[in-house]
Amino acid sequence: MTSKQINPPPANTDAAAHVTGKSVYVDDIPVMEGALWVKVLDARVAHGVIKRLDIRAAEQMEGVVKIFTYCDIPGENQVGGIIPDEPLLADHEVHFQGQPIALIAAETEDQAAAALEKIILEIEPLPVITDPREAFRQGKLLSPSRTFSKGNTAEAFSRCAHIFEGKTETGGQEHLYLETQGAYAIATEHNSVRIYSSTQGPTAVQRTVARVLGVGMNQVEVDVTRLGGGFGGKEDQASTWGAFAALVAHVLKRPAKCIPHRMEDMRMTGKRNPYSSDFKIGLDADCRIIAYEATFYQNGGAAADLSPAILERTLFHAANSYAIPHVHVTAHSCKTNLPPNTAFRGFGGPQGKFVIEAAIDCAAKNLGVHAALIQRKNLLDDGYEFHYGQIAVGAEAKNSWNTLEQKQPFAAVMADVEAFNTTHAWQKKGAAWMPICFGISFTNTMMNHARALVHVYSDGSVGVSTGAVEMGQGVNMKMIQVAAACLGVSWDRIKLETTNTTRVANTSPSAASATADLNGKALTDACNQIRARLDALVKSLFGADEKAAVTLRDNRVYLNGQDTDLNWNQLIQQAFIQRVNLSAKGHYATPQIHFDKSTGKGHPFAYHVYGTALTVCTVDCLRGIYTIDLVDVVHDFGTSINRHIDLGQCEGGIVQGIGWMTMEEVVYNAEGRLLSNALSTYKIPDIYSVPAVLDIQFLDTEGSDLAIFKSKAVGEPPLMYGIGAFFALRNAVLAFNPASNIAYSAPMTPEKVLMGLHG
Ligand code: LUZ
Ligand code: MOS
Repeated sequence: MTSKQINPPPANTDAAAHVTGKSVYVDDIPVMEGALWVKVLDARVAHGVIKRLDIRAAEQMEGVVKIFTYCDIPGENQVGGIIPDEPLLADHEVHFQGQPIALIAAETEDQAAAALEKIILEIEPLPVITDPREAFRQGKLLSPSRTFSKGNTAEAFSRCAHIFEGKTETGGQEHLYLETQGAYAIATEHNSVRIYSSTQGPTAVQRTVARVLGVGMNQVEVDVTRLGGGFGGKEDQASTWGAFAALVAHVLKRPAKCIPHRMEDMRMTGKRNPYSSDFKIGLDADCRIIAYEATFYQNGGAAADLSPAILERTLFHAANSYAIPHVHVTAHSCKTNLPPNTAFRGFGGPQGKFVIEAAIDCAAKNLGVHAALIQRKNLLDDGYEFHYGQIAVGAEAKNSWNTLEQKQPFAAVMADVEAFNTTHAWQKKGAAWMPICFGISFTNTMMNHARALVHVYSDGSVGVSTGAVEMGQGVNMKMIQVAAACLGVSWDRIKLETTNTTRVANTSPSAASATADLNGKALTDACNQIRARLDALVKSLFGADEKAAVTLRDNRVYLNGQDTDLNWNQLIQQAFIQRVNLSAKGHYATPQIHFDKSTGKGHPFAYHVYGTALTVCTVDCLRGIYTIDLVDVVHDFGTSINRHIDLGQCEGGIVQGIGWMTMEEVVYNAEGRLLSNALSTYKIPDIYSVPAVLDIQFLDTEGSDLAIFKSKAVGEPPLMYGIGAFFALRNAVLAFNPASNIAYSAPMTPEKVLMGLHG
């Protein structure tokens, strides 16, 4: 096999088409003649009983073909993935503003919109809950509460020199994928349907549509070219939009397209789960953390969606990168009258990490030291037993911290900050360190498997299908690199096909940062099967014995290290003539992982990803505005197979994390109405909010054998560096006003900064 470390790495195959506008998204697919537009009528009351739904006038409107309610669903009116608690279309009650009630299928979008206005809907309101603690008090839970525990915190607290308690809040986050949700469906022969969907989970769409239509999964084909972003928002919730389009296409036997506008998407879809949490941390006289307890109140919204799984990942990551002998963490998934919240990059991990960072910060402030001193002292090492039973291997927590320390010594950074602060009355700087430790694998062991299908065509070109969905993260390029390395051909001979459920079945969603690992490993399996057949052919062509070494490299064939004069194309031609099977299906299931939910112990993750970030910011103490001056990171990539892509993932994740922590504020009013419902009221980071210096150093580590070519997963972990921005800002505020009562409440918006400076 050729070298896996490609330097310089190839550019993303999608890059040129993206910047020239040629990349195809769902709305770019030319629709067939007779295609209908589907519009959704959604609830404008967060909780209530539907008293009247009169569609007669609307159905008479020009261009309207049919209006669908739950009565028109041939199969089950159900889209709940983990728990069947979410109707596709509301039946008698509504549980959140934005809940779909009816679908209008019309010849044009304008006609559908006009008809929507004519539907008469009366809802008798019921009490609305938006606060997770209030939901908990009323016993409204989406799934059973969970506790992970190690040691004996109660006993340990009695021995602690210092104990601190507090409360934290983290807000939601709108995914704001550039491409909204959407699907385009076509009825096909044998009562079947084909759906072009903007989904991270083609199989999830397929399964949901089969259920809703009451047909077999073999009658539903889902095809995904690429997504204009997903970030978790299309892991589960794309299924609803797939089902809308499929329902109309299936019943009316006409193509149907359902794509919400931005404001509809923002209003109807769930976001990152906000959390309200309590912590209690105990330290010895030497600042070692002895015991940690936390209770998490997850705002799940009106249906379970993925919240029970997100809750679990919060518990897994509750202690971040710290070695703590006694841990007891409990989480409640609270049912509120908000759109069902869902996966978002980090999947509950960021919410868990924020709380322990707040606990450490709280301890540090009370003890009069910088949090970094406590953080550094408590980093975990190889051999550490996580509170869920897994033993740390290849732990880079200390290594990444120490490597950053060489570049940005703590004493020097703090001296600079303090020098600035003593000479500036109306501007203050703050610095914070943020270590991360993120487990790679779906926490649900069952989901950690993948398949790939490889065809080598008789002209030597190669078609690759996997279960991986390209959503801007560059997974297609990584798959091309994997196939090229295994087959010894150049990248340009390999084409990544769309992700399609008839070519690759039973896929897990592209999620959990594990897509390149799982699908890449399945792809190596497929390529190696073809290689074994080709190697045997080469030996027979040259009359070489069994033990001869065949190498395929740069489109050429080598035998025992000697060039054979045979190139790849000629070899494939020979193979075809000799009727060798040039196709293979690969499979991979992550070995070694297991987890016992009843005990909360096991080995759930293939490996962990580590790293450390330093964030420095400057606050304008008159206005409350601020800049993030510097984010300096040492990140554990393992042996990166593509530094461009991995760097891009890291940079994007950090900026998205800073957005979540500092400016993105999802606001619902007491009636459950989304107030931050457009880009004018919801601020995401732009190029001006990117740190002036964003420096990412590759901590080249051995990497895990369970990572593809030892190149560690990179999708989610970097987002959590953004948490450092919150604490850097908080430190700057306290430098101006040491008596500030500023809370551990994210996002740290300029408004909160201003209140903190002067409150
Ligand atoms: N999705 C999921 C995820 O179903 N399980 C996970 O563990 C996960 N982790 C991160 C992101 N999505
Ligand atoms: Mo995700 S939060 O890996 O879809």
